[in-house]
Amino acid sequence: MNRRGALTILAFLAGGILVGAFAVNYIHSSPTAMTSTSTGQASDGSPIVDIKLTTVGQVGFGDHPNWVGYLPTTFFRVPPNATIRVTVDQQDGASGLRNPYQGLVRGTVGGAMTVNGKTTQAIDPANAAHTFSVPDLGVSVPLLGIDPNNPKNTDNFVVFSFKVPASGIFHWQCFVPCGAGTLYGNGGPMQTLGYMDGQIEVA
Ligand SMILES: [Cu+2]
Repeated sequence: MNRRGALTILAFLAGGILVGAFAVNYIHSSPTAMTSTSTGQASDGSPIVDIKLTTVGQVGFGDHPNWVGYLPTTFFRVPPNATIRVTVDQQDGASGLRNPYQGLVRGTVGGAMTVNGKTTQAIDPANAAHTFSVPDLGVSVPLLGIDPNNPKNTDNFVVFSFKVPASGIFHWQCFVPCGAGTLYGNGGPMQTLGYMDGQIEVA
């Protein structure tokens, strides 16, 4: 083999190693999950786990500081068979739902949520800022956007609970096309883990 042929093969192999390393790194680069432990017991005897989240129009840091997102993270690790009690401090304006069905609360304990302390089973789909939806668990909760005409309405506090099974990893996401500036609002943060997508690991 001449020198040029050997160099070509070497370059090819090096390229292969780089591509492989990238793929392995990509697969293993999930951010660390927020591990939540039980803070009480639900009426059915299951452990209650509290998850407190804030939805903001701009996360303010990282690779995409001006992207919409759930803080502090969208990765949760929770104990088996737990009742997850989610409190969302919702600080973003409404973008509205394309599918009005998602204005309904589904799959939560009691089939309802509280918004600023009031129990309800639905909101006007046009007033949704985000949803917290776990399709594989049949859970979906619309989050009421803040009222731009009321300067005092800077946060809506939304509380709901749902049950997780004995094990599994469950994808969750927002269904409001809230990715402003992307195609139909469904790009960017809507397709990126850590912003409007996340996962719940039951372990
Ligand atoms: Cu959203």
